[in-house]
Amino acid sequence: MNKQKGIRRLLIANRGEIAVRIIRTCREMGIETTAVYSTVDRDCLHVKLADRAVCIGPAPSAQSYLNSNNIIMAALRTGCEAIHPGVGFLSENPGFARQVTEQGLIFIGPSAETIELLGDKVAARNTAKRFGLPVTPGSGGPVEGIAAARKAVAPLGFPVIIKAAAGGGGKGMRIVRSPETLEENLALASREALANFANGTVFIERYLENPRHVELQILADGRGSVAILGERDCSIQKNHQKLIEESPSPGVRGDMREKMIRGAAELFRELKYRGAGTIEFLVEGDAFYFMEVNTRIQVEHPVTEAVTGADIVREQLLCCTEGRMEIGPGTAEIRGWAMECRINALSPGRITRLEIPGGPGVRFDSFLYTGCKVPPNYDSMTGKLIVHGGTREGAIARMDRALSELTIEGIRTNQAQQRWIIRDPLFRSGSFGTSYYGEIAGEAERAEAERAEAEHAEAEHAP
Ligand code: MV4
Repeated sequence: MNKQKGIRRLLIANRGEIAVRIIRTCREMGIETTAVYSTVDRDCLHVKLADRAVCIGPAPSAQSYLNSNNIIMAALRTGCEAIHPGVGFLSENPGFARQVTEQGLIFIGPSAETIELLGDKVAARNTAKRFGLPVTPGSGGPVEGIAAARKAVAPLGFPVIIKAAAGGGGKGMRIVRSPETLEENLALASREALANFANGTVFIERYLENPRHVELQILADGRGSVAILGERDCSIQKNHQKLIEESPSPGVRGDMREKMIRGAAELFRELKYRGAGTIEFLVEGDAFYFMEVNTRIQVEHPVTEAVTGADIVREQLLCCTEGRMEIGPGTAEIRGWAMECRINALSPGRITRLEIPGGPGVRFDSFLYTGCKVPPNYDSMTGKLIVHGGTREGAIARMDRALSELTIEGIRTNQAQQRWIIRDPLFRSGSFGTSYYGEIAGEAERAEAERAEAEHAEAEHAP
């Protein structure tokens, strides 16, 4: 008899919508799942959907979803062969990946060494450069002390941005607009980096005022085969929290895409990368610059699933447990246009009513059910509304329609703001950058606040 390929049982080291997402694919693949949960998450959907569930600690993440010892113990005790880290929490922690492997378990992700290399933004930048990817003009290496900083900014001019080498995702960055404020910002950035990442190393780049955030979705089998599943535009964000993502990007032209893909494919092939990964770029007009690589699946992966037809979680599992992918290597064919609105809780509470949109080209990935609790302890995202259409205009009309069908009662959400953005002429024009929210859609926030206020007053005055 043939040796059984793949794994039989997987532990999901996460909660919420992404844990539910992973369980769904596992069920289709015949893989049994172990969920983990904190004491406030006992009644969560991921716990109900999994085959087994283990409590790993109290509400604070540091004692539960970041408690690697308890998580690995739960995996071993329930007979799991692999651990999927999901997003956030331990998903990009090389120490966790190493610990998992040392216990004889498979980590669903690249090797600890790859996570380590790409987690160092200075090293990642230099690696990308070697593969012909353009990087933002900058110091090129760590900057130590004000003399080195002055020397680094001389050829750049102002504004510049100081970034933490161990950072990413916007944490510990400081924009410097004049030479007079360089010294204080350098000290602040370094101190912040040390406090947040236990590493005070910083580097400096020329600051782009309103770039687009564009990222390529990659899958790789760990043996040199690499698939590129198009790009996503994630420019619509607020305080580094993404709000709307779409694929393709309205800002990527034909030859820019090819250049991005060529460099990215070579980088991932050379690293013998394994699993799902994302390579982020800043785009300004016809120019693009490498930013960083994320070594995990991302929240916004469903827009890529819509335009490629791939199941990215399934591909991750195949890559990491069998060394193969189902999608062919090279550039995937892209069909139509997809868009995702993140539905965030503005307050915790219990869901008293839930109506989920349907119809053609609509998907709602969420951990909500009527009666469930949204605890205050974790990320505010409760779900994602994803639509797929033939064109960008078609996707926008579909999103507007789907948002109008979505009803969530018992908590306040950002649904009204999302509707406002989807209907905004600037959003519809497609010509926005990462400052979109701060400059324009702050309006939506104010409008929503006023509306909620009026509703509240009305309720109070009701007989
Ligand atoms: C930048 C930048 C402008 N110029 N680097 C933010 C997250 C991190 N991945 C990199 N980030 C930025 N780096 C240079 N040289 C602007 C940002 C940035 C940003 C990037 C993507 C999405 C949203 C953003 C919001 C503010 C700033």
